[in-house]
Amino acid sequence: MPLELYLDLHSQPCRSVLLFAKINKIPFEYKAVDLSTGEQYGEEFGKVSIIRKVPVLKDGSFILTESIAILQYLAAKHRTPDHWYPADLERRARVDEFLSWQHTNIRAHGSKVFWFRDVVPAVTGSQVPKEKMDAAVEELNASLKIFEDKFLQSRPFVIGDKICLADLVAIVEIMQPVGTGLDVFQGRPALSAWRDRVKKEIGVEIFDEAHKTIMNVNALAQTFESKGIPEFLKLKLQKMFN
Ligand SMILES: N[C@@H](CCC(=O)N[C@@H](CS)C(=O)NCC(=O)O)C(=O)O
Repeated sequence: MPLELYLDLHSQPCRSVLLFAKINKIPFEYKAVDLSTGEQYGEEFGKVSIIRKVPVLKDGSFILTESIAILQYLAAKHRTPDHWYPADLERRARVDEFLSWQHTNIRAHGSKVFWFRDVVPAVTGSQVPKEKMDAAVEELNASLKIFEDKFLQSRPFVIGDKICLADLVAIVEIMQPVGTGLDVFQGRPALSAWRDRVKKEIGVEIFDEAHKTIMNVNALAQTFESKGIPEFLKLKLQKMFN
């Protein structure tokens, strides 16, 4: 039975898993889960994961959630080139350091900006108050600065001359606010040059293909117009603003 990956390309961790599998030519079956209609809360997906989030990997009877664990599993199982997740203790620890940091920093802040600039207006028809939006963008800017000053410094990639899992996870997260029309690369030449190197290593075509959904700024609003707004999203927004 082929490896199955449950994905929705609105999701940054899904894009990292998809790209990693494609770059390393790992064969898999793409199982689409439509988050915008709440498919993750349906009965079928509940049989795959009670966490009800994507990505999910299913390898025979083995089911794995959490993108970082999935990337590490794929790297080990398919013996991908060492630079992705080096065997050397210190180099691996550097990759792990970023992978641990990103959850509550670049991912949390980029996601918040995405929700504020894209999801909230698409669901409610109104903009997030300016002071909340400015604060969210400030948090994102602070994370991007740490990414540049600590994790990247003057190196071509996070751990040196070659791309690793940290670069892959970083780029998909950073593209999330970019998809809302906020060009975070403007005024950041080092970050832009890194983005270009990462895109080249991944392959511009597969990178752009994976980001097509997120770069279509009006897509969510159009989906909600045609299919309605799922209940879980209304509840999430209530929690976010109360
Ligand atoms: N830490 C998890 C995060 C997974 C996650 O939050 N997935 C989101 C999309 S980015 C999701 O499926 N959300 C559905 C929901 O919360 O209803 C990972 O890295 O895989």
